[in-house]
Amino acid sequence: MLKVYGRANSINVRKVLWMLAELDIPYEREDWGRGFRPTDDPEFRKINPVGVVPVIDDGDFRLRESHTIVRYLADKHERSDLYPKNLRQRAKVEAWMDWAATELAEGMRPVFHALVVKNPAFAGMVDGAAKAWARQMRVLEDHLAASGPYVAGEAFTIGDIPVGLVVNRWFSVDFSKPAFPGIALYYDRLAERPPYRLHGRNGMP
Ligand SMILES: N[C@@H](CCC(=O)N[C@@H](CS)C(=O)NCC(=O)O)C(=O)O
Repeated sequence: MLKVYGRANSINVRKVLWMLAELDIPYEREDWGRGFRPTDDPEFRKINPVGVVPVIDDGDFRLRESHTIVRYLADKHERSDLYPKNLRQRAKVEAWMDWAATELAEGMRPVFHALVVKNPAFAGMVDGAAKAWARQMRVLEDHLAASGPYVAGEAFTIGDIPVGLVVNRWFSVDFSKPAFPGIALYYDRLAERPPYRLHGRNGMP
């Protein structure tokens, strides 16, 4: 059975769990990371020398990096509806995934660590980070209005997985933020999917 290493409240582990639920694949999961066994444990460093979750074992094949795992699973299970084969459509999906992990996450991370994890190292960063996060959310708001209803257009794809998890965090963390009505509709649209209700909009920020 496929094995997932990583705590189920990690945004990056949740991407993989959401994908596995989309594919309806059974798996076992071992808790590693904040609040559980630490990822700098020598035992975990053998699993992933980078020291982060998630990691999967698909039989004798071990793989790290949440987006790579999501793409691997989509291709392995021939879900071209979720991860198009067409080069240009595929590249658009990947661009949204990359953006979600870089520019979009950049503002989110300090807000989350200051207000939810309550890590004092981020305490003074909330205002600036919230503004940076809102600037990127504005990009998503405008994009959905012009080319939605999903990030890659008409249909749900794996591009919506990392974006959908950041959107869940946006609405779940309590801080002063502008209203984005198009993203609020997108949030509800994603919640029509049981896998998102299970691992995305599930009450956890
Ligand atoms: N680029 C990596 C980033 C993974 C990452 O940052 N994971 C965090 C949790 S979201 C982690 O392992 N933190 C250490 C911990 O939980 O102790 C990926 O997408 O898989």
